[in-house]
Amino acid sequence: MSNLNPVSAVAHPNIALIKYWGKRNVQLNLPAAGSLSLTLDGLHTTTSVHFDPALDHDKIAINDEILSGSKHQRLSEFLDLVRQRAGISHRATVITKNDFPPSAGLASSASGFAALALAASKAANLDLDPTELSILARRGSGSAARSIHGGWVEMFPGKDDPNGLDSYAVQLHDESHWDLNCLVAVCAQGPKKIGSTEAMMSTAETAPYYPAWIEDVPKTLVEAKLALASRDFSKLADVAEASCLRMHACAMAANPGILYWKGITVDLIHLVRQMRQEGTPVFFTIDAGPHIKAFCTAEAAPKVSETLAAVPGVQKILHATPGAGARII
Ligand code: 2P0
Repeated sequence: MSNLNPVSAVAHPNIALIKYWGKRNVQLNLPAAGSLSLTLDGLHTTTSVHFDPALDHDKIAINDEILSGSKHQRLSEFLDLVRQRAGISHRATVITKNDFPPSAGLASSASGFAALALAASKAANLDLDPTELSILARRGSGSAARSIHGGWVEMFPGKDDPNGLDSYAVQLHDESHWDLNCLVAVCAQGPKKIGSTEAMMSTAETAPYYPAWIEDVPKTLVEAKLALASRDFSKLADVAEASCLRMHACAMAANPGILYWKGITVDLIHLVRQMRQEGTPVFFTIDAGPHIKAFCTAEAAPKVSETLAAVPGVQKILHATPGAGARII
């Protein structure tokens, strides 16, 4: 066995404008429909991996917390995919740090598994291309497949390959295509009540609207891609808000209903729509939590940030711009 050196990689979170909500295969983590996202600069996950013959188990730390139990198992099983592919059995030391708050409604699993896929594969002396990396990252977390790439990204659900090798993300436009900014209005602290994996499963099993939601996504995705290619803000705003509201409507229709919003979430929806009606180019999206992510032009960002920050209950505003894909550092 050749020397296995430590490798570090960095990746950014991404926010979906056309939402991923539902799996067609849980074991391979295959999404039931496509999605479209923007990778965000200014927020980083940095991960270093060292496969070390001296270890008898994986040692994994995230933000200085040594993992155990199910969290450890999830990452260790992910490392098994890399070990199998590389034909190695060494255990690894994994050290991960996020520079954004864990409860800010930014899925750290997206940047986390993107950085881990890249660092671990390189540390195992594998040389995967971006598509292979995206497929690998997807096994950790569906949204992580998108964070391999910078800029505007489309995720393919795949269809025919029994091993899911046709389900990966591609870059549609790089980060210089359109300087939209994303302002995250952090509305509440504390971990979410129901994780997105469990919530997706429950939605698929119990929400009567689920088939209609999945059937609608391809059409919405085409509309979003056209709006994005022509930088048509108003069309992108309409289709992104529709995707977000349909995803949440479907989750609310589960049994028991899944409701991530707080009162302030609804207040901010109205505020963003009012700003847009009054001429400010801004729209909202919401993930599996109460926070509002406001997308706006770079020129409008200071005003949008100030307006959202002034709402009682908004704890802070994170400001992100289009970012690059996962890379070795
Ligand atoms: C998205 N979300 O498209 C959607 C919108 C949350 C709301 O992808 O089960 O952590 O690990 O594949 O990627 C969050 O789900 O789920 C997510 P798994 P993931 O960004």
